[in-house]
Amino acid sequence: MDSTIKVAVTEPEYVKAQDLFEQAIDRGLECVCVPHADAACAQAVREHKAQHVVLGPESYPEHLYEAVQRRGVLARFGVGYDGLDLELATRHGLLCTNTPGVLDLSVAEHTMGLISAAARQTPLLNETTRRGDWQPTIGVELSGKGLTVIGCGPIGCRVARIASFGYGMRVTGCEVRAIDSDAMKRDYGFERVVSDFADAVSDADFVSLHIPSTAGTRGFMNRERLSQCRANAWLMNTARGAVVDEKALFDALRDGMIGGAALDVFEKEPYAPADGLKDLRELDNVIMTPHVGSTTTEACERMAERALDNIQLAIEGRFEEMDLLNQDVLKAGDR
Ligand code: 8YV
Repeated sequence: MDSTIKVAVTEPEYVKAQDLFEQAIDRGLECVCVPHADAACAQAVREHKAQHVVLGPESYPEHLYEAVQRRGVLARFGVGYDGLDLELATRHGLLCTNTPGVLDLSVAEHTMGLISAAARQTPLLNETTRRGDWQPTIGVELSGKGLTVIGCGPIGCRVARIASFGYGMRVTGCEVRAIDSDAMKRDYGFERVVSDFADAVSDADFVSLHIPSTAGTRGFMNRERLSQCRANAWLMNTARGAVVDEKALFDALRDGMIGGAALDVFEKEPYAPADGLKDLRELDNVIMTPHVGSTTTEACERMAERALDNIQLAIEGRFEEMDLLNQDVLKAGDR
């Protein structure tokens, strides 16, 4: 009897680590590439009779949860799990996992790349130079500049460490959870960590968001908080689009309330303005990348590996070793 287990992998994730997904057959997991659009995804999962699904950051309607049999895993290829409905998954007896830790460095490096691009106007210089327009612009050094990291979790701490120990930036942390300030200073080079946003950004040249998207952080970067930043400050977002109110951001950028924004993530992806009259693409002081913070060969391989490990652990009943997000599902009785 064939004991191969079918795993559906959404297409954008499949292509990021294709070799690894193909090689999973060696451990009895047959990975099939399925479309990531909601209805098509659920239909393909059913057609393939996939028992588990590896998926990206998007949220899916109940169809997908219905298409996977009880005890199946919805394995996020990535750390943010705002797209997963944990309650719904638990009701359907599905285990939800993510891949914490394995992509922090890539996201932190991309954040620093955006900060550097903003400081030296790299996107503009690329454009002008390529069209034969020799227009050297004067940038600023990062050393000595103020960087405020909003959210001092693993990614925020990585950014702080590179910025402070590598670039010599003055790094302030903004964190509402209790933290060990001495360790933050010693291990990551924070000059100070405070809980008050206005205080944290008071002398920041760059403000970088590293908070997850939750009901409490939606639209976190609103008009009021934007107005508390310095007029020359750049906002960096490699976290989640939902934590920024894009209409308020547009107004702030247009009115000179802040200096610029470098965005890797958007309220709607691919980017589409919520209000056609407030299209961020029309502003010169905006740098955009298409949600690629974690998209490096190395991080993609680690995310694929960990997502598959989580599935394997579920199959073997080694639930304590999984990155299980909905522990409640274990109490559901049928395992
Ligand atoms: C995506 C991310 O999961 O980890 C996250 O939360 O947003 C990303 O890493 C990944 O790019 C999906 O392919």
